[in-house]
Amino acid sequence: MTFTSDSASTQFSGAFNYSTSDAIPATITVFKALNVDDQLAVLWYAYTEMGRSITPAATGAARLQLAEGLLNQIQQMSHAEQLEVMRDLATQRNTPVSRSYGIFSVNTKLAFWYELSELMAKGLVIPVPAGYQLSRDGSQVLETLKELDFGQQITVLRKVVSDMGVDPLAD
Ligand code: 45D
Repeated sequence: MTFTSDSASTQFSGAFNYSTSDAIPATITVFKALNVDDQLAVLWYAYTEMGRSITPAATGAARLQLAEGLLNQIQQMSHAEQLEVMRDLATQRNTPVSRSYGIFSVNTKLAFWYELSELMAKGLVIPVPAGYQLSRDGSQVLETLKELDFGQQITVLRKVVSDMGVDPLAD
């Protein structure tokens, strides 16, 4: 199944109907309460589950172009630095990378994380350790996320990644 930007935004309006889906705000709340490592791990597992429904065409070459400089920078870092950068984004630590990320649009932020996952799958970015154990809350968020439909999953992910990084224009 493939999704264009248009069909995805049609799905967003459906997903915003919270009365039929309290799972969305609940999932976001529990996700944000996770420790940073579990947040990163849940995102990674979500990607491995959703990978088939996200197409590079849907994420848009233009959006990735905006993120390309940052993605290139991260590829040149050591594994330890790559992990640190991702933890900094998730914890909103104020760093040059977090500020570069902060000016992306929400879709570019999603495309950035998607591309990071692709780089992980290619072995160019540090992998999640094979034996990594999610906390109980982490597993619960992941299970809930898996049960949502694609549009609802995107709604959760948009909220989560849009809050990451640091907006350099906010004070
Ligand atoms: O533009 O040692 C649409 C820890 C169309 C543990 C779309 C770890 C419009 C300790 C389809 C809507 C686990 C922390 C876009 C190590 C449009 C430890 C959608 C490592 C863009 C090493 C796009 C953890 C979508 C690591 C849906 C390395 C994009 C974790 C979805 C890394 C993207 C996690 C997703 C990463 C990306 C997760 C879900 C990179 C997830 C990325």
